Amino acid sequence: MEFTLVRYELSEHIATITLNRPEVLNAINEALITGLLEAVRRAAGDDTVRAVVLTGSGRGFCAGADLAANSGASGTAARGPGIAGGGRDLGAGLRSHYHPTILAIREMPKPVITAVNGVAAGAGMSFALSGDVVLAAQSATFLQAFSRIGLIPDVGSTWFLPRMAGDVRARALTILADRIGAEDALRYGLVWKVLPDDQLLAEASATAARLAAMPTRAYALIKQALNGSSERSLAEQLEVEAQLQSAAGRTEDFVEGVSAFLQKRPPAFKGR
Ligand code: T3D
Repeated sequence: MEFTLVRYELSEHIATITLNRPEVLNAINEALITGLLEAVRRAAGDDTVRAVVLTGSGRGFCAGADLAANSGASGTAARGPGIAGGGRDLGAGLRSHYHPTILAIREMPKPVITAVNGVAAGAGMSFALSGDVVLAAQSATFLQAFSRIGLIPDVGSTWFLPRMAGDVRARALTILADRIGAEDALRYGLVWKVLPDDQLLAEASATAARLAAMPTRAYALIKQALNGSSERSLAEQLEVEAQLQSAAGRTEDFVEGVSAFLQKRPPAFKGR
């Protein structure tokens, strides 16, 4: 399937979503964010999809909002999300386009691997951090570009960064707005693994294939348990775990997992 600026490929239960506007490092205009939201929703709603990879084409992952959109420079119509020119209500574009997209990724009832192939800046960094497993190419870079142009971090960066990197790093990253490399991102807890550039996609696909053979429903429940856990008390979280464990205990995959263990054979999970 082709959205205008987003490629969607489905193979072996893995949906690979590729931001495809390489000439501007996959900067986000209305067509791209609309395509991304449609692609993410398609993957979420398709029961045959059991893992998702999100990456970028060319040398960038995503350079954030298109700074030329609505300025006439990119030929984009002056509607929807767009950042050029003062006087626009940027919050409206965030609510209408970006928020449903980042929430759809986080709430996706299957694992999402973000394969950060190059620079992830502004909202692009937020999307990079939204993965359940964040893999970065050695040459990838991360930039909280917002304050450089007089904005504040958005699309979840002020939520992700303190939780992933801690308050000291969240403040320095957003306020200094220094571009950091993949190894620093790894050290700060923003990514799971750094890989040689030419191995990133192979590793992302192999990880997705591994996850696609696992009990998908359990992953959905794990994500539900983790999303919002930092807002709950221990007692509340214990109750959430109990409720979700009741659901996990009713899945066919749980029965299969235990049977396979007792029979000393590999499990054949169906994602149900
Ligand atoms: O409603 C809303 O939309 C609000 C939402 C806001 C969320 C945000 O994301 S705000 C932050 C927006 N992003 C930025 O401020 C980043 C701007 N880009 C950069 O700082 C640099 O391009 C990078 C650090 C990302 C990469 O630098 P470098 O040297 O590797 O590449 P480059 O040469 O700067 O960029 C390559 C091309 O992509 C270049 O075009 P050209 O000269 O070859 O024709 C450049 O203009 C274009 N490009 C890069 N980022 C953007 C962009 N074009 C439009 N918008 C961009 N964000």
